[in-house]
Amino acid sequence: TMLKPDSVRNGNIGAILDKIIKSGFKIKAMKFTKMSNEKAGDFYAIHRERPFFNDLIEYMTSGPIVAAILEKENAVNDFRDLIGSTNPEDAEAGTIRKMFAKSISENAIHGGDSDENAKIECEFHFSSQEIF
Ligand code: 3AN
Repeated sequence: TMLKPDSVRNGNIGAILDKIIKSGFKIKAMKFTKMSNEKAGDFYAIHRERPFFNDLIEYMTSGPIVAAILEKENAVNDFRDLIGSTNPEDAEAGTIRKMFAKSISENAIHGGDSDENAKIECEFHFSSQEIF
């Protein structure tokens, strides 16, 4: 996961992590960091041709983030349920995006969309010595 720059700026790191932990996810790795333009571009390479790409990169590099690796049975699906829809307007009550996100472009938190991508994203942010 990544707690995005708006979550850091708005003082929501603690509340969001509390919800994640209380929902049964175990933290395997965590860091406070800021993505470079190049790293953010690589991370979101799949969206490179989309009209919102430049805004997405500007936003994701606008301040620090919290990156973490989370573990749970059925983690990808359960985490997507916990964070809610990409657009917070469509997100269910009680989800992290409903509670903490302002808009589809500043939507508080990232979650991997498959086991395969989650593994790639873990290796993107963390070396093997940083995973416990
Ligand atoms: P999710 O983060 O829910 O998996 P993706 O992977 O489709 O959503 O999109 C990645 C990020 O790109 C989103 N978290 C959001 O910040 C941004 N994004 C996606 N769709 C839009 C859109 N239509 N307009 C603006 N930003 C978008």
